[in-house]
Amino acid sequence: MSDPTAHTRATTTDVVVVGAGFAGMYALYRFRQRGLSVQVLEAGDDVGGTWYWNRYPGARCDVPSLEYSFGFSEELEQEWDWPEVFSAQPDILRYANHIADRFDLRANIQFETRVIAVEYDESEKLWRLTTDTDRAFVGKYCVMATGCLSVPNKPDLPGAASFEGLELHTGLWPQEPVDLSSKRVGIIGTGSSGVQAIPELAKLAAELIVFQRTPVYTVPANRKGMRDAVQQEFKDNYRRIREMQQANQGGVSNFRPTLNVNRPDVFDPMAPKRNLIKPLTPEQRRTRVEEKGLGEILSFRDVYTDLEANEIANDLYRDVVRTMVTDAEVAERLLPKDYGIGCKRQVLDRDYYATFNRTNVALVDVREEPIQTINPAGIQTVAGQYDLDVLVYATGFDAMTGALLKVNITGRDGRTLEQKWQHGPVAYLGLQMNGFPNLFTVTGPGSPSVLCNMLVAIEQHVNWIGDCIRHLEVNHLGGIEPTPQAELDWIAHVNEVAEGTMFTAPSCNSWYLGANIPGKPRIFMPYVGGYPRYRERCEQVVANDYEGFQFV
Ligand code: NA7
Repeated sequence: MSDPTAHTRATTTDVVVVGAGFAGMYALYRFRQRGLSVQVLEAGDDVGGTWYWNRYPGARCDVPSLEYSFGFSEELEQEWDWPEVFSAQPDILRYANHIADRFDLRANIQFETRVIAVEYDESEKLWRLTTDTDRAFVGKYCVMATGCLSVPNKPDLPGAASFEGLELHTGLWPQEPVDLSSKRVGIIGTGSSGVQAIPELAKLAAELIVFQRTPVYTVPANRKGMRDAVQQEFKDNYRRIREMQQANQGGVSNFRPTLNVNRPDVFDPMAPKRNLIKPLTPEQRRTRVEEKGLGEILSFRDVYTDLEANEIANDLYRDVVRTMVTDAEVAERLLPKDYGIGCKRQVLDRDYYATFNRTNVALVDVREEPIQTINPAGIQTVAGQYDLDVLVYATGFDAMTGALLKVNITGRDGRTLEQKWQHGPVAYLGLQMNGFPNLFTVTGPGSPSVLCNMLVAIEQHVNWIGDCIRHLEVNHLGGIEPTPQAELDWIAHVNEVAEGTMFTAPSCNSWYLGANIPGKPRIFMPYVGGYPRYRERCEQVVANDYEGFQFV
């Protein structure tokens, strides 16, 4: 419980970091190396962030693991082995734990400590953090490493609390295995989490009923095991690979081992133009997909910028899926029809469509057959009752801003972040907000974040913040915050580069736009201009004596 006297017994460090996912862990490592005292606060009982909470069956990263790994330590790069090209959640969590052990991070992490308020003490120029324990924390600098997808979204469905079976959320999956054998399981949601979980739940449960609102474009993931020779070739070339990542729009090197086996088939919407769908004949398009698989549709560059090309690709996609699902009615319901490829984050799957050919799986389209209520026995739609033992919410997250708004941040003059962001997130470079001096966000809104290899984005942000704090300390500058004009100019630029892309098409409703949360302002939150352009801008800002920032 929160204790009102806790601030009198507060622990003080130079920096308080909120969150012990990859961002918080690296921040701790880097800031300590910079000679700062650091305290990390983490709600969970161990490290890992996203990979700690998302333990649902089928959870897996959509970036190849040799790329989705830290580059700050050559020893770490050399000693760690990945068992698969695209790792499953348990392996990524093992990697996070290895980093915590290897760099002795746990000594400065306070687990099972949820931050409930972060308040600027103007007279002392300090940040005061209240937690749900009897301890409080104070830092000259506060770094929010709270993740982009860390506040689970559970829709407000009538009667939800009355359900008497087991209720689960993919983003809050229990640590202990859940026995689903002989259970009738319902799942709401068919985004990345749902698409990953559905084939696995279908194998584990007696029956699985999928409640789908919006059908998804999903393509088969690369499911190869790691070959030793490939892993070694990455290790031998890691310095070059990290440079290639820095030059790539999505922070992925796309390094091809000379053996050319287990080629990581990365979907990279920012990649330079390679090939176009429009100039091909229908037969040529079909042949390409038949030869190379459904994912080939994503490799055509015009699909992301030209509405006509996008429509061609969407039609082709639907034609192929119709051949994969045996029940024609089910197939029709699974086809996305009212938005295009490239609007949402691309989903990768393992046997998603084949799962609907199983006899123990049923599909309910909640647009045709809306959910009326959840009751003690299950879900009641307009067409009938579905009795369930287990109800899984795969309903996503309050993305990008959710975790920052949830902790009640109050800046100068008692102004809250909620007030500042009432019409959408306003920040400079996704790093800082005017009115919140010395408070930094890692991969905040307005930075490439979720459109980039997250570990590359984290390293760049944490390095920038660490260097900035050092600059403040060495030059005895009290604090830093962006000017109001710099924030507005940056937001205008973020919007400008997103305009005209499939991400912001009028038909598009994605969590990138906040469209999955009722009442959330519709703003495209990540920076779509590409990681290298963004990184160069951050470097330029520093070279120009922190252009757009003011020292306070
Ligand atoms: P997403 O991609 O936001 O998907 C959530 C799913 O839940 C999506 O199909 C939603 O349908 C559905 N949903 C949400 N609310 C409801 C209600 N009220 N009724 C029915 N269906 C609902 O979240 P994920 O966790 O799958 O993935 C998030 C990211 O995590 C992913 O992109 C990766 O980067 C990792 P909707 O589309 O809103 O109609």
